[in-house]
Formats: sequence, C-alpha cells, structure tokens
Amino acid sequence: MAASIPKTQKAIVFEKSGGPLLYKDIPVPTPGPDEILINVKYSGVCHTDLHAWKGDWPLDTKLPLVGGHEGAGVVVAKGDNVTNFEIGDHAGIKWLNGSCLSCEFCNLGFEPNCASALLSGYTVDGSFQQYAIAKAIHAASIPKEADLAQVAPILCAGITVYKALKESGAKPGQWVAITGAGGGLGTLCIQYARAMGLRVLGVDTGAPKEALATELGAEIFVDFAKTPDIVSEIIKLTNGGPHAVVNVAAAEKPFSLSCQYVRPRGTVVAVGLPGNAYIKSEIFSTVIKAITIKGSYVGNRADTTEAIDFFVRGLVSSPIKVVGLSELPQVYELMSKGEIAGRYVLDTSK
Ligand code: 8ID
Ligand code: ZN
Repeated sequence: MAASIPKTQKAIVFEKSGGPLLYKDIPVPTPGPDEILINVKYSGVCHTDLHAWKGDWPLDTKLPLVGGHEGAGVVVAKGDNVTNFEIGDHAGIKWLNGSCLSCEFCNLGFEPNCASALLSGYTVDGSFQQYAIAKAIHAASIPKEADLAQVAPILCAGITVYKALKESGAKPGQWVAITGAGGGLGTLCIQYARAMGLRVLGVDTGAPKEALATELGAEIFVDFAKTPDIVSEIIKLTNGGPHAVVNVAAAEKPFSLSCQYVRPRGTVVAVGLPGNAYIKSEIFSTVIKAITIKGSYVGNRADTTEAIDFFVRGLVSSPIKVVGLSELPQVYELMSKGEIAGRYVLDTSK
C-alpha cells in the first residue's frame, strides 16, 4: 500500500547565492501530468551543488533553491500521463530533470544539449529535500536490488564518468589518466575505466585519496602537490603518455597540463567545471601530436540505464560516507577544502 504523503517536509534551501543554507520545513510539491513525486531517501552531494550554491557559473540558478541532483528514492505519486513508473517503484533524480524530446539534440539522443533542459538543483528544485519532482521520462529507473544510499552517486557522478570514458575513445588495454581521481567523480571513473578494460593513472593529492584510488583500481597514483614535473613524470610512467585523459578535477590547471602529457593522437576530455577557467593548449604540439580536446556533459537516458547496470552487476562500488541532510553545510566546507575522498551521501530522514 502506498504510504501517505505529508503536506510539509524537511529541505535545505538557500535564498541567495552563498547565503545561509536553511534546514527547514517547506511544502511537498504536487506532480504535474508528466511527472512523478519521489520520496528521496538519500542524495549524493556533487561538487556541482557547491558551484550552484556559490554562484560560480555563468548561468543563473532558480532562487530560492533546493539543490541536489543525485537523489534515490521511492515513487509515491504520479501524473495521469505517466506510464513508465508505478507507485512503489524505485527512481532517481538526476541532473537532467527534463528536456523537450523534440529538438535536433533530443532527437539524436543528445538530451543534455537541449536548450529547454530542466536541471535538478539548479533551474528546478532538486534532491536536498524529502519529496522531489522529476519528469517521468527522464527519471532514472532503479532496480529494487540496488541499495538506495549506494546507488545515489551513480545518478550524476556515475553516469557522467561512464559517458566521458565512452567519449574518450580509449580502448581496452590503453592508459587513461584521471585528474581529480580521489573525489566523487574520480573514484567512480577509476572503477568504470577498469570495468571497461582500461589501465588507470590517477592524479590527485594526499594519502587518503591515494589509498582509496589505489584500492579502487588505479595502477599508478601521481600526487600533484608532490610531483615537480607532472608532465614528464606521466609521460614516463605511461610509456609515452596516456591514450586519453578524463579531467574531473574542480580546478583549472590540470586541464592544460593534460594537453601536454596526452599521447599523440590521444583525447583530452573536459568534465570538471571550475568557474571562469580556460583550457590552454599550445597550437604547434596540438597539431603535430594530432590530439583531440572535447567536452562531455552528463549522459542521456541510455547512458543512465547502462551506468546503473554496471553498478547493479557489482562492477563498480560506491565509496560513500552517509550523514544527515541537515549536515550539508559541513559537507560543503570539507568539499571546498578538497578534503573529501569519495562521496558524501545525505540521509534525508536526519
Ligand atoms: O557533466 C559534467 N561535465 C559534470 C557532471 C558532474 C560534475 C561535471 N561535474 C563537475 C563538478 O561541477 C566539479 O567541477 O566535475 C567536477 C568534480 O566534481 P566532484 O567529483 O563532485 O568534485 P570533488 O569530489 O570535490 O572532487 C574534485 C577533485 O579534484 C581534485 C580535488 O583534490 C578533488 O579530489 N583536484 C583539484 I580541486 N585540483 C587538482 C589538480 N590540480 C585536483 N586533482 C588533480 N590535479
Ligand atoms: Zn553532479
């Protein structure tokens, strides 16, 4: 039997960029005809949520805003037009909350590039609340056997790195370097890469991140704070440079460095989104080495299903720490200082 839906719920709300993160009661929203209402049990905290709160990016957020876009929970209500979910199903809020499904980009499966895309925890309220709305056609379907706390980070971090690895074109047996390897996206990227048959070199800093990255499958770890010449070191360690680099670091510098150490004919993928930052690659070597530099932005519905399938099959695990929803400000503080190895997940009941 479906649980009764309360009128109000706990959420974390901010009213202006960088303003107080208020843990308070707000109304439970009602789903429209093409929407589902998800009782969010757990939500991952992505660095994107921190950018959204700080107002780092050249794109305004909705205000006031409930952030969050890695929400895993149970469908408790649905609109009349929804046919792909039933009450009681497990479902996920992801970054791409909705898109038009009829433009050039949606038609080709490039839904993240839709000009009318709705973004959870950015242009619409997200998963840092107990009850969140998603467009049914875009919501992630989560198999019942998946643990809801552990599957949460797959809904952004997992999908994003899985897609970026596909976009990198790296083939089994080849080297992929991952910058930001010890963070939320990075620790999942290591595992997807391994599951896809790639050899992983992780770049990040500090003993806890080194230990975690190595445990999860990085063959080599390069500590950027302790390595004077990262470029020549990485070229030496990978016998000519990695065939691909997936940059998930939340900082500018590693992007340009990766253009220097990537192997000739290799691909540099930009995924991390440090604000007001640029990738610089010297033209002569870009041409002579015939390298590719490209961006990769979350994933489409098919990527979502595939990324969740890797998780359900046990090919990737979630390196998470679970704390209460009310503790989001402390999580942001640790994240700002670069002190999180893996991912924090919020339990919305606390
Ligand atoms: O679709 C997308 N493109 C997408 C999706 C989701 C997230 C992009 N992102 C972006 C986020 O907005 C953020 O900018 O990816 C970036 C990483 O998100 P995250 O993994 O959630 O952040 P984190 O857990 O804080 O990890 C970042 C890691 O980068 C390392 C830090 O030590 C941390 O472990 N790092 C930094 I900061 N500087 C570095 C450097 N110079 C570095 N690693 C290597 N070299
Ligand atoms: Zn994210």
